[in-house]
Amino acid sequence: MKPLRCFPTLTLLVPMFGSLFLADLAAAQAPPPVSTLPSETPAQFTPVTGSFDYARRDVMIPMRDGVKLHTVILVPKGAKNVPILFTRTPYDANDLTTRAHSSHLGPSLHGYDNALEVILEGGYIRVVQDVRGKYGSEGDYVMTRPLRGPLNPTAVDHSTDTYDTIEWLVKNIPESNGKVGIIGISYDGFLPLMALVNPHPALKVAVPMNPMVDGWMGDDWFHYGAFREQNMPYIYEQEATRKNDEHWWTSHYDDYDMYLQAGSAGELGRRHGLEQIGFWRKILDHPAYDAFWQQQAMDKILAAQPLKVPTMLVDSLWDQEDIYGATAVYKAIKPKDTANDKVFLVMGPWHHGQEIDDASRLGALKFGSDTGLYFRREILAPFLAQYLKDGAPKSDVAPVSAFETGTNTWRRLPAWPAGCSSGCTVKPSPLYLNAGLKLSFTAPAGESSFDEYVSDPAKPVPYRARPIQAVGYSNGMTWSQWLVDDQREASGRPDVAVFVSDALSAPVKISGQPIANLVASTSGTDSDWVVKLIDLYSDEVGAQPEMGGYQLMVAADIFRGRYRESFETPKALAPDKPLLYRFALPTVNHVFLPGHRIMVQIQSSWFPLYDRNPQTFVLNIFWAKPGDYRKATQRIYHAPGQATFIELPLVTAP
Ligand code: PG9
Repeated sequence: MKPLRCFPTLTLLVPMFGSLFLADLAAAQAPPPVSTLPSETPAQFTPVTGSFDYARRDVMIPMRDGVKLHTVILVPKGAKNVPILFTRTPYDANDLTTRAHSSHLGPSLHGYDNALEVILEGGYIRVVQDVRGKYGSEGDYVMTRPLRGPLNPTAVDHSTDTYDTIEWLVKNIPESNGKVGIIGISYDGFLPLMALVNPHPALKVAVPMNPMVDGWMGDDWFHYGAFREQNMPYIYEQEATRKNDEHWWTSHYDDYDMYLQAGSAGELGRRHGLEQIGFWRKILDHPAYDAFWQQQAMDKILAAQPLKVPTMLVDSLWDQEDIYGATAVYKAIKPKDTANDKVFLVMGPWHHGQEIDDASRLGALKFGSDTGLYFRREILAPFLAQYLKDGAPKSDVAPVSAFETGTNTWRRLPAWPAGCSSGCTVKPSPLYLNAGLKLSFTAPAGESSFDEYVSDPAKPVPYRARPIQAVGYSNGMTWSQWLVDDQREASGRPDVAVFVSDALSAPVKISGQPIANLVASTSGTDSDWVVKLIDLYSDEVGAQPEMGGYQLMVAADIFRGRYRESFETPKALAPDKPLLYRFALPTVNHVFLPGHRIMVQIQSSWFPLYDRNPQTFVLNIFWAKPGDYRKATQRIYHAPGQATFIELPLVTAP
């Protein structure tokens, strides 16, 4: 409370009331008596926590450059010779460790609490640290700070910060057994990957879940060059201030309207003052896959590192943020795991991070059991224990634990993609687009033919039903479910080409990455191509009526045409010329059931998650002008020598 002040305006009354009152007024102007009401807040309050089942230590750990990082250490009462489970985060270590102000450790943890319920029962010391430049930590913040080298001239990066912290932890936590595991999701999942670069010897295991790996190829910022503009508010809030207390403002209830009205992403950023923010300036300067993106892609970095620490990569099959990363790292590092004992993969039917939550359903999909709980109890807990707990038995975790969607079954596999536990083959099998909007395993024959639609940037195809919410996870937000949204609305639009197979008489199982082999032309000089592989449910589904005729995307992605020949050097497209666009879709492990049909949808916008392609070649799409956005006629070819197909990773039983 501020001290009370006398009112100086009283002096204005003097001429009106004459000298009689001067003495009284002089008294009124004298300084007020010194306050004798002491503050009720103590100079220093010490919480009494003796009854707690854990001790909390807030420490500032010095790094090699003198910068101190804020670190919360939670030690279960009576702990002796227990391992450390470590998470580094840009999202506030205090928040992650004080969900409820509870005397019990479990309820105090936030975000990771579900993941940790089974782990904490077994007793770990929990350590959560703010990365440099965020929340309680000192130092400069740089978005997913690249490794020391051409992109980072300093002496420090996340690998050195992890090393220095582990060095401190094992020396300064007397209750620990000197073994550390690092775990995290998304940004916090990218950080365990960084820990694998020159790892500290006490780092015994790493669990990167849904890690951000390559921001241009298929994770948070771009997909094959198409910019994910609904992430602009994230950049704004994450970098405007150390503690994320500046909030992005909106101008419309429906994000579709807001992004459309602004024109280009560059213009929307300009209106928000986003150019003050370092990472946004870097995004604007690097729309193509140049050295800036290539040199910080974690799959490429880790492919060049010795494999020292057992690592479990966790992938969500419907990860709406980082669907690329986990399997890309698996592909990059698995070939070095010649003894098949260091690199593990888990793949679940989840949205981004759902493995630490209730995962018995996702949107309209029901899995028949809590797949998140299964992962935590049967896979994660024994895996961590094996490497971290003194005397723990070797776990029985398979090299690959993959949930098969469609049949809703966990599979134990020797490798990825393997198809089944032994004897299966995974054979790339083209599923062709044919005349009459048909899909079949038979190649098109006869005359050259195509189907066409008009793509109008003034009316881009919404990526989900409008009004479109912002990206977020607070109550009532459904962002996390969008990849399993029913695609029925899109299939009825004149600017979406739709091809369907006959109803299947036997199951069709695919494991791996389908590859789009699209032969298409545009009347413009640049174009986006969205290819969606869809499981079209039977017309009626007795067990769950709302799934009748449901159009479930099992793999889909967007490709920016200008990068057809080179991701690094964009080039204008020759108008009206059939050209090949070949790109991999995200990883799937799915069975199309008998009675279902396979559908492919092709369109040229996915708005406003992805910025609009003006369809006229311009140097930098961030700065496309209103006049650059033009309608274009798009043709999808299905003819001999011009066959469009999806190469399915088809599993054949032994
Ligand atoms: N997908 C988020 C992110 C990761 C890395 C950089 C920026 C954003 C996240 O959930 O942390």
